[in-house]
Amino acid sequence: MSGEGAELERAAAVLAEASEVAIACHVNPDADALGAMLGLAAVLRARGVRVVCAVPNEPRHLPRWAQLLPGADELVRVERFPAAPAVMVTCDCASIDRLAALRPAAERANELIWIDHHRSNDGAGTIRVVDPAASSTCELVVRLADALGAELPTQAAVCLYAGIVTDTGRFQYEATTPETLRIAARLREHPFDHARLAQALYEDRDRAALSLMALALTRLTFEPEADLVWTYLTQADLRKAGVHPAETDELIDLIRTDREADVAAVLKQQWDGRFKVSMRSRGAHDLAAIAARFGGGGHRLAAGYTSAHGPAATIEELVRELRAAPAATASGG
Ligand SMILES: [Mn+2]
Repeated sequence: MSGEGAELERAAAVLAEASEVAIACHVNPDADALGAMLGLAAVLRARGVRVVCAVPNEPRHLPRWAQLLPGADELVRVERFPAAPAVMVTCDCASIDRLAALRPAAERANELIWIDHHRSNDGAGTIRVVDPAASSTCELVVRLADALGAELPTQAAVCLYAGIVTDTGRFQYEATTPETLRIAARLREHPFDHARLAQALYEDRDRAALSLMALALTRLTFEPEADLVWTYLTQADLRKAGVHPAETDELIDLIRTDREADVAAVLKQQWDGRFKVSMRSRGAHDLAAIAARFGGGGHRLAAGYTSAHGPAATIEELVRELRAAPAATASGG
């Protein structure tokens, strides 16, 4: 993206001068969001910068793999986050509302460095390090550290590697470039147990969560006119199984393997009763555009939104949009 290089230099200049930096990531952080935040924090701390990091969730619930990311135990609660930071950085946020309880701090920040790779992005931030072609926000953090001329401490390497591995689907998605692999290789030069990290990220499932995914598979439905396969889980399902919603995040990766459908969707009911819709495409649909029509966002081939309707009405609406959507072009990411 043109201009991203200049913004990268501006961000590096601001961070080079800062004595204190506040960093936030989006609610319900994935490994890219949390990894980018903690990775940048480790880079800045190694340079003597005072860093405060927070996740906007209240109450804070972090997935089990988060304990393998250095710095995760030093997150502060939202109320301890600076109310009007001189320099604030956000990681992996497609829009300012993804900051939830930390949004007021971002709005009052003097300098707001916005690091993100989502295609749908609402333009927040005084400095925008936004590259929709980047594999991950963690890759952008490595570019930023390089622009700073900063060393990557091992603590940072672990966090950034976790984000790159997960956001590239273990180096399989189209945004995985030779540069992504070179950056990952650089991170792997550091002494950390990448195999154990991968197990924590991908092979750490609760048996109740597996059973819940089995239930979701029995509800699998194909909508041929929309090239869509989908399923759903309700709050009652989650409660009955005693499973946290995040434990079923990989359900989408299971149903997207259906060879007959271009689009896969999982509807998961939230605490407030609404359904979170996660979508993936094999390449024939621009899901960022579809999600934006429902007030959501994401990437071309992976996007989501929240629906106030039940599963049937949500899918009816989605089928209508998918059928009306023009075929996606193969460019971009
Ligand atoms: Mn990401």
